Amino acid sequence: MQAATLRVLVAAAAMSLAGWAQAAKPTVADAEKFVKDAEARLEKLAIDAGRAEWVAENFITDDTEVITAQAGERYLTLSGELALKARQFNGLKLPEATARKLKLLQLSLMFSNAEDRADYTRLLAKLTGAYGKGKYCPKDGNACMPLGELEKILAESRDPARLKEVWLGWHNQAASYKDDYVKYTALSNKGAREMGFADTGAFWRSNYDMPPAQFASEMERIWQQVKPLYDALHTYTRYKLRETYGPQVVPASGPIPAHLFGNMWSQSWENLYPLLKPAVAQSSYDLSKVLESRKTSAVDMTKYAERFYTSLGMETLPKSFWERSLLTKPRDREVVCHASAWDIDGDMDVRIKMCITPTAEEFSVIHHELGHIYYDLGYRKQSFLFKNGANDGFHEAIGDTVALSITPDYLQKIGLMTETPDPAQDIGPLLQRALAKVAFLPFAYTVDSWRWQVYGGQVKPADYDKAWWALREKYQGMMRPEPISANGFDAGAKFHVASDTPYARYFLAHMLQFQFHRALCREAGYTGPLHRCSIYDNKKAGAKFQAMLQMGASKPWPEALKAVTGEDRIDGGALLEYFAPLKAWLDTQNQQLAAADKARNKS
Ligand code: X8Z
Ligand code: ZN
Repeated sequence: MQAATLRVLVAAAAMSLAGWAQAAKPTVADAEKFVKDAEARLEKLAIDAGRAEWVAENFITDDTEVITAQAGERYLTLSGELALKARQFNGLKLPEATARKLKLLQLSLMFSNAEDRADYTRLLAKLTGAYGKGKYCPKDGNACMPLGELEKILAESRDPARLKEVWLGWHNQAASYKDDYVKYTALSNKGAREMGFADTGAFWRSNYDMPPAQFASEMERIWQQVKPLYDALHTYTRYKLRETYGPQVVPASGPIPAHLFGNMWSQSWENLYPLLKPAVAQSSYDLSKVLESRKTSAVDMTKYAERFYTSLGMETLPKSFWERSLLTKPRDREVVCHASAWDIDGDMDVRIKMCITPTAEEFSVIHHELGHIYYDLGYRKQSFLFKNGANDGFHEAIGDTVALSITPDYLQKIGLMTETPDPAQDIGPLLQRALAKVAFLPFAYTVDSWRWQVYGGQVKPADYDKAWWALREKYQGMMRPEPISANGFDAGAKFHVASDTPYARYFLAHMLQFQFHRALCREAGYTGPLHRCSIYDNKKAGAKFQAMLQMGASKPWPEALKAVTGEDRIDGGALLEYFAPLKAWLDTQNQQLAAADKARNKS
């Protein structure tokens, strides 16, 4: 019934456009004028919406939620209207840039019903706020804990009961906004279908300069390529977790309980490093300890990152960045603490919002965030529709590429490491990096595999958790610490689900950053193993990178990739090359651990 109504609406819109086309066939000049006007109007509303959103996420209140929803609605009204109008130029032979802009304009949701549109933006603002305010309130009456505190316990505690309590506490709170999410996704699908997409998942998969089905198979191809490395890491981690927690907690085979990986979503296992580090590792070096003991401030953390970018020849951050960014968690109000980078005016008003703590993990995250900022600054001379990443995976990959250059040698150079790194002992740092990067891959794949099923209608709300855990078991080899609860919403305990931010971008970014790293190291004349390369202070590599940043979204992404790497597809080869020494080491360890296990079982 609903779908039929929608088909009628879309057909009606197409007919009126066809009628218009008959009346006066649009010309190239019409198209160019249309695009120019569209960009000017969209830019203005985008700036308004950005400011409203900034305030809403920095001060979560009922009023700021309404204000941001309204600004979002105004933007969506215009972008939907322009997306439909842009269709009149389809098929017209146009200059490349104009044709590309018209294509980008059509990547929008479209609501012919104003009430639906208002509900859609209202629910999105509400969901983002609900996640930001989320807390676990223990039944014993102890103080409620925000996510940051829960994450710290997961990172540091080795008490499985405490880990489980905290894990469940956070996951269970997400059920409170499940109903809103269900309503929201239904509306989103409605908007996607009105624009001619099969559903919102298909709309998301249409953002990569290739047909949506091809994008899905590319993701699967890459996952299969990197899976053997993940499997080796998972096997090794199981042995070590069994040594720590015992066979009652960690089974010898099958999925491992998800609360034991040192992270709320088990997406990074970096915090397990002390349990997993090679026995031979002579170094007890710990960047978190150094940062904490020196009481490194949030501003200092950010300055370290800025210095990396300026060492590549990039500009210093504008004064307003330091004045307007939020770098520490305020004590007196609710904010969305999930780290983010903001390009407020398409020019120099760039900011980050992050509740920085002095840990090694956050040291990487701050480099990640500044990657977004330097991309924003790099493409600021482009016109509005091209002020974006070549695709969203590129945006996520810039800062991570830079952070791959945070090597022991680099840390020593900037005075954050006092020992002299021993290259014969570098399996330790490489394992540490794999715990962040390789462990992440199946999680990243899971998040949008789940959402594609939700948006595609294959998974109904009653089965959200069933489907979520089927995927987490299949890809990550993990299970829920307790059976799923009726009407639970574990996926909603992840920021990007609650705030409806697509996630495939991070999967792509984890391939791209190794491709960029390899290419930039070559550009710098480096010929050794990839994991020891740092492009710090190399202006030649920096210039190559910056040239790509400046392109923004003006060209299809394979061209941007080619400009830096010479490759034209996203691929796991560079990641595998980077971790090759670790893969060999893991295989040996796993063989030895299996043999020891066997011997123990016999005796
Ligand atoms: O959300 C982020 C960034 C902001 S774009 C901090 N990341 C993903 C996550 O935290 O889940 C970075 C890696 C994955
Ligand atoms: Zn990011």
